[in-house]
Amino acid sequence: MANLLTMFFVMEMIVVSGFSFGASGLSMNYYLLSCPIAEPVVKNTVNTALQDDPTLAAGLVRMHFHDCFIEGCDGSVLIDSTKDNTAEKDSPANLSLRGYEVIDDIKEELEKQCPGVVSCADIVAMAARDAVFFAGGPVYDIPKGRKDGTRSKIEDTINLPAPIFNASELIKMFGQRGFSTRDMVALSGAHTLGVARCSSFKNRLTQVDSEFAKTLSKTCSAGDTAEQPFDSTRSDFDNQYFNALVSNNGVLTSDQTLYNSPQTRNIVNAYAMNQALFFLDFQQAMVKMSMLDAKQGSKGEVRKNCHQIN
Ligand code: HEM
Ligand SMILES: *[C@@H]1O[C@H](CO)[C@@H](O)[C@H](O)[C@H]1NC(C)=O
Ligand SMILES: CC(=O)N[C@H]1CO[C@H](CO)[C@@H](O)[C@@H]1O
Repeated sequence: MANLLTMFFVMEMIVVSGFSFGASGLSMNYYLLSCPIAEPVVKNTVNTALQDDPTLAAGLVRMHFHDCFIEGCDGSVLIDSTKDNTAEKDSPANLSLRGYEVIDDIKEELEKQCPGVVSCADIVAMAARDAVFFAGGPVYDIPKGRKDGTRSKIEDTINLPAPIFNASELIKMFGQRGFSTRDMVALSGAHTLGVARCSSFKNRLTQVDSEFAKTLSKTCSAGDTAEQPFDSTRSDFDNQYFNALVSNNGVLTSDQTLYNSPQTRNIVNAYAMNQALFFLDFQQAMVKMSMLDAKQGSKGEVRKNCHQIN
């Protein structure tokens, strides 16, 4: 009931303010007049890329997360290192980030159609949204109008959660950015897509008592970069990830802790039993994440090339 009321209130707010998001300055129809082709270009390019390689959905969703958690959603994750600056990209925490070429394709097309209008940060946010949809997840819209940032430093990646975090540490880190415990668990559900490398979970192999530890050990026998899917359906956006946690088959410490900890177990159980509930909470949390410290106006720029500041 409370949720329903909140929803009505939010909808009311959107209508009254002409689809703008409070003080954030972002809006749903930001490119309606300046670049109406922006949304279809993103959608078509993501669709084509995923038809070639369905595993790229995971890459695009993770890229948006890393972008937003470091310095806000400002495209900083895309910037290349230069001789004077080591960028976020070259942090070990960026291990195996993928999908840069999809963003480049979109940007190239949009620079032809409407030069200097669509920010790289918005492209990453829209691409993640469309990747979720094409992988079978919920359809939702996000506000646009983010500007690109001009800072990308390797040392800022310390602001990403670590795979060895326990539930308390995850709740704390996400809480510092305004996310509830429930938001955090829903967002972790993005691990319904993709894989982790052995180097991200080899700390768990010492738990030899668990049957699943043997599976992980087997994966790791192929080396540090060997891949373990988070759930049984790595390219489908569904609630199998939560079922895996309930079965004690969480890949990262930060995954399994969500079921093991009394602070989050009920939420995991609810999502494992009710995919629609997970989808609803996930899309709300993604909209929230997509607005993290969004820069507007003169606080940022629209990069011509997503790899470097103008
Ligand atoms: C809760 C804290 C989180 C931690 C500790 C964490 C950590 C990780 C790690 C270590 C990997 C594997 C990297 C590798 O070994 O190659 C990974 C993969 C991934 N993460 Fe997270 N993550 C978290 C939350 C999120 C969120 C909020 C999202 C998006 C909304 C996300 C999306 C993904 C995706 C889609 C993959 C698979 C990437 C691929 O297959 O290419 N993660 N994450
Ligand atoms: C979680 O990790 C923190 C930091 O390492 C530690 O202080 C805390 O006791 C841990 N909590 C639990 C429940 O294990
Ligand atoms: C895609 C990308 O740029 N990945 C980089 C992540 O960081 C490592 C260093 O830890 C680089 O070698 C990768 O190129």
